[in-house]
Amino acid sequence: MPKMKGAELITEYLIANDIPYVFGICGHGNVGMLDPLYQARDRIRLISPRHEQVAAHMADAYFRVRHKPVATLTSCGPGSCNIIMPLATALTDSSAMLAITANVPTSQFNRSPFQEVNRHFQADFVNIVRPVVKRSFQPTRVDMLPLALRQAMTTMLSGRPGPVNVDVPFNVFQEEDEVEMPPPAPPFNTQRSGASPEEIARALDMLSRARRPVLFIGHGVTLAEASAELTQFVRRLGIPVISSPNGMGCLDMNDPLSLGFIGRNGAFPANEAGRHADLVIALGARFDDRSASSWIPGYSWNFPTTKLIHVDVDPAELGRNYPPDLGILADARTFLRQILAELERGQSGSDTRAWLADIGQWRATWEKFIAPNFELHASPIRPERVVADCQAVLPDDAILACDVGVNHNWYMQFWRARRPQTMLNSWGFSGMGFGAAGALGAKLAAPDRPVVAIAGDGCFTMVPHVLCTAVEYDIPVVWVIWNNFGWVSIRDIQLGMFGGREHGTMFHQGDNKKPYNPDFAMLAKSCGVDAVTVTRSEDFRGALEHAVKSNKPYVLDVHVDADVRPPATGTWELPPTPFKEPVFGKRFLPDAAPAK
Ligand SMILES: Cc1ncc(C[n+]2csc(CCOP(=O)(O)OP(=O)(O)O)c2C)c(N)n1
Ligand SMILES: [Mg+2]
Repeated sequence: MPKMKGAELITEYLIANDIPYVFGICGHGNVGMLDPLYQARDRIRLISPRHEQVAAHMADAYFRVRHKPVATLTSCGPGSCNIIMPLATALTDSSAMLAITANVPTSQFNRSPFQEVNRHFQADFVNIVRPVVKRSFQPTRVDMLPLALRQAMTTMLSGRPGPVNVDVPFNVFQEEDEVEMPPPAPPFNTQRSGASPEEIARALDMLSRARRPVLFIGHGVTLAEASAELTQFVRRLGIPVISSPNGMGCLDMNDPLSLGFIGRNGAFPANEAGRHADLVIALGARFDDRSASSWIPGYSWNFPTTKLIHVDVDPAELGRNYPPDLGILADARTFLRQILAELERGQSGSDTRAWLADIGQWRATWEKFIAPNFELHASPIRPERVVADCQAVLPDDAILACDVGVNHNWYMQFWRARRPQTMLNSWGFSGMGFGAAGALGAKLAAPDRPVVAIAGDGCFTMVPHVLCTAVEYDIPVVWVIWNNFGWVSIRDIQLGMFGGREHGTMFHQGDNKKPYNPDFAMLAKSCGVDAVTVTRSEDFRGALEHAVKSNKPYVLDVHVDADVRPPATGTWELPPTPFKEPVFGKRFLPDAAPAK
């Protein structure tokens, strides 16, 4: 057996698993990893951003675009604590990364050496990170590494993907042992679960009886790479599709069967279809509060009056919020292929023409309501206008890395993703900085396609050093800073719940509350990034076109009207505080649905 340092084994194992990048930041704890990475620099590239949070968001976004994992590398103590939030962001959205963290030397465990967390247990990063990863491993000798690495990689990519941690004490990077390189883990999506023949038969039977069927797709469909099968299935049976943000683009959102997103910030036809449906097939989607109008019947859904078939790879998601009439533990693509095979054998669905006609009317009502605002010119700019101009300028394969806030609500409501993996959203955790930082990882995953981050002024100022990384490594991302001079999503909640008072939710300078923000264009230029400030809607489209064409890191500081709010078409509640806002559309409660 070859004699190797632990850090060499880790490096070679990453390479053997086709991992092209390590995103990470040095520290005394992980310096031992830097030298093997230097030796292998032609086969694996170290990118070192200015904050660990950025490294982990980059890894997360890289996986979402490419469905291939990369690794992060952080040092002991504070450096690794900085990735807790992005790990939670990745975990809640089922995105994978191998988070290699460093720890203190095993010989110093429990002596409180520099940067050891040990109040309850020695070198206790494992318990810090535990809730935000699928699994954490802490090999304490080099001969433990082969098993830990193989299990970590396999866990990360199997079933429902997610981040996995390997916590490596300083000496384990450095020490040598005779170790065998473990076999690579099965690549993502090579092992898939499927439905039983009985489940497929029952699903088809329920479909054939349904008059108003709807498909609700989530990230599980994207992760399963089931876009082609999904499209074939819904076109064949004429079933409309509602999408959660991370499912967007699996069905081209210009397809007449695509209804968009559901819930408070969804599209009216989606909520109408959801609450009037007699059968919902949820595929890799999980009915979180934001896509279920906080589970209040009649806004988005009407379970249990509506029948539910729920298909997911994770048993914990089947029936978490709505007990399904038929729960199927299966990969979305396998399930669709199984259903399509039965349809080939002559099985049929039901006649959905009347249902699609109803939906057509809801769509027409909605479009009449929203259309005028997409055309309006104003300064500051109308939010719809920014979305519309992005849509007009960006090619279908461009990747939008969305950050968090009211700006994101507008994109959820109106963005039309044309292809899977082109709209990245921090959905489950809403980690601010995900879009602004993730865009760098997305661009490395798809170097030939435009990558545009949509980031609020608040989100951007959480990670402004992304500009340094873009320059240092020449990563040509365009940042559209949606500048409304505040944490406006939260301001709107505050205004709605607390008598119209604003406190701590806008950016002000001085006693007279003058709106404040840095001059983002100057900030960018000081980092060596081209930039322009856009205050009039007439100028945005051209500026974006220019930025995308320039193929350089670019910042557009876009001043957007903070006082235009996205229309609510469902609801969202934070019990027990009432939050009343006008809803476009009517709550619908079928007789049998339990009223709240
Ligand atoms: C790290 C983190 N901190 C706080 C929050 C709570 N939060 C959600 S949206 C938001 C404001 C976002 O402000 P901005 O980026 O300017 O977007 P806007 O709503 O103004 O469009 C805040 C503070 C969060 N989701 N993540
Ligand atoms: Mg803002």
